[in-house]
Amino acid sequence: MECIYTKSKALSAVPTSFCPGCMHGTAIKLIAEVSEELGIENDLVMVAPIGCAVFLGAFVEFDSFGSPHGRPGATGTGFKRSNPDVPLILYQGDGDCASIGLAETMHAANRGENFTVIMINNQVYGMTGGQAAPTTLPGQKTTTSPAGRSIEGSGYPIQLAELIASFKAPKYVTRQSLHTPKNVLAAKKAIKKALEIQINEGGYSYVELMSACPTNWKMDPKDTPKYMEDVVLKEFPVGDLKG
Ligand SMILES: Cc1ncc(C[n+]2csc(CCOP(=O)(O)OP(=O)(O)O)c2C)c(N)n1
Repeated sequence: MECIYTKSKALSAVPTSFCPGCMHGTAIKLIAEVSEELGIENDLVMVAPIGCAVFLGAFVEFDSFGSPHGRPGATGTGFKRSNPDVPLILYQGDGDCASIGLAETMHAANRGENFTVIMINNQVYGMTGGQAAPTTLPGQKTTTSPAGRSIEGSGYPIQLAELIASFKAPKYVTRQSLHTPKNVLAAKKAIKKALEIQINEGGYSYVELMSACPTNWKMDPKDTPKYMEDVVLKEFPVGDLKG
C-alpha cells in the first residue's frame, strides 16, 4: 500500500498531554516536520521555558534544555555562542516571552543573536490557570481580569512581533496563525524560512504563532477558529513584518 502520510521521526511516539483544541501540539508537529525536511532532526536543540511550552521535551526527539521564567533569550545566547553550528529554537509562550522574559527577549533580538524564537501567543498564562498576559485582548475576561481587560488599568496588548521588527538586527519577523489548515501551512513555511536563515546566513528570526487556549478561554474548541478569525487576528494581524 502506498504510504501517503507518516509521523515525523523527530516526534516521539507518545500522545501529547495538551488540552483539546490547544495548538501547542500543532506547532511542535510543524517544527518536527520542518526539521526533517531540512535534515537537521538530529542536530536541532530547543530551549523550553515555563508554561505549557515546557512539555515540549516530552514529545520530541530533539535535545532540549529548560530555562524557566523567561530566560531562554539569555541561556539561548550562551548556548548558541558556544555551539555556533547547532541550530537552535527558543520555544516560548506569550507570558514567558512577552512579559516575564521581555527584557531577555528584547535584548537578544536587538543583538541579532543567531537563533529562532517561536512564540505561541494564546493571550493568557495557560498553564497557571488563565491569568491575563500582556497579550490579553481589550475586554477579555481572564482569572485576573474578571470584568475584562481594561486599557486604563492594564494598557494595550503588547504586539511583540511589531516591537521586535522595529529593531535593526532581526532578519525575519513574522506573525502567523494555527487556526485553519491554510494558516497552518503558512506557519510551516515561516518556520522553515526562519530556520533556513539561521542555518544558511546566520541571524535572528522570530515567528509568532497565534493559538487558542480553549480551556482558559472557557470556549468549546470547535468555536475557537471563528473567534480567532473575527476577534483575535484583528488585534494581532498575520503577515511578515520584516524579511
Ligand atoms: C503561582 C505561580 N506563579 C508563577 C508561576 C510561573 N509560571 C509557570 S507557567 C506560567 C504561565 C506561562 O504562560 P505562557 O508563557 O503564556 O505559556 P502558556 O502556558 O500559556 O503556554 C507562569 C507565570 C507558577 N508556576 N506559579
